[in-house]
Amino acid sequence: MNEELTGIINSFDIPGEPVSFDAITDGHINRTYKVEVETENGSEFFLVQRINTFVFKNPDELMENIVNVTGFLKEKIRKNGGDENRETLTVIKTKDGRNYFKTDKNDCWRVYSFVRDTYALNSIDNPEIFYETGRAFGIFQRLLSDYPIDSLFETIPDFHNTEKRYESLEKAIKNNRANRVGEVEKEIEFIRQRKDDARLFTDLLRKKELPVRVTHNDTKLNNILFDKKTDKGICVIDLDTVMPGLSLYDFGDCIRYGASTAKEDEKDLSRVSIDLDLFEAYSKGYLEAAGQSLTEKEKSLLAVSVKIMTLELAIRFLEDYLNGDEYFNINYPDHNLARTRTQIKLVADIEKKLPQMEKIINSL
Ligand code: GN1
Ligand code: MG
Repeated sequence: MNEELTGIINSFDIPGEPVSFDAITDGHINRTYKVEVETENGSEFFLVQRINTFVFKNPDELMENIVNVTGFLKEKIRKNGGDENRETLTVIKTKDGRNYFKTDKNDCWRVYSFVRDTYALNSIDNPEIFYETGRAFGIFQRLLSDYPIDSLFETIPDFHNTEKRYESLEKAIKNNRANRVGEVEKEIEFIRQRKDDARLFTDLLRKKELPVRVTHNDTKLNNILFDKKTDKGICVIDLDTVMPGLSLYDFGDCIRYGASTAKEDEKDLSRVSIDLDLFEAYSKGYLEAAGQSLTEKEKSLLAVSVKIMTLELAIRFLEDYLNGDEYFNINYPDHNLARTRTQIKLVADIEKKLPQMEKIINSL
């Protein structure tokens, strides 16, 4: 058992000794381990995570958000007769009552209880499970609809400001820090042709035509836990980016990742497209759970939000590639380029399918 990790776990209010740990490598940002702790009542499991402070500059604010949001959710879940220990995350405090632990090297670590008898997915094999995903994120949004939005810290300012993302890509092109611009002229050209798309949401926000809500902002498929027995999506995790945002960010981003026929970093682009059955299943689940609270304007933009969010990710991956891979975890040197190309292929496919996607939304 890793000594450093044992020391970290022992500084949390956990009644027992850590006996084993497994790295969980799904996320692109934080470092995560599942830890088994031997207690008087047998084995208990915890999730131990190093917060990426290059990405999240203010861990105090970040953790305060999470403690408050999960506290708010727990109260609602209790009132609705649910299980507050399964349907949202539980933050374990340190022995001295803090929300996270800071090592002498200034690394910041936090601990959650592990939600037993659940599983997470990195890809979808049947529409039913994606319907469940839509429902789970829809319910999440609904439960937080009366959360005091002004009390939330913005953990990453302008996180889904696609217009600013576009501008900072242009800066990265100009600076060419990793000397990679020459390799990606086609990709840059593709994105530049869609400059106006990057300001669709910011323009509407300036005109106050879209409501700002409490949103998750990172609705990747693997941020839902499914119940092993019922296969229902029961717990939304990865709450680092719960912030004021648009419902369209959450909708579009989840389809981008989950309804793609290929992985986010698939190199064989012929395999990359949007699966309309999955699109329909998710939309159905999401609209059943949250549809009533959406404005007509929001509904009318659901289909196009998939394109905008996919374009945004293409911009973000490409920017990181040009900056020398300092933001997203990578597994090989041109990983961010592979991700960029996949997103671009997906944008092109979505553009072709937009009329069909609109039709599906209208039929629901
Ligand atoms: C990151 O941490 P993870 O893997 O759930 C990123 C998301 C991206 C996603 C792309 C804080 O999410 O915005 O959509 O990678 N999270 C942050 O896979 O930047
Ligand atoms: Mg995640």
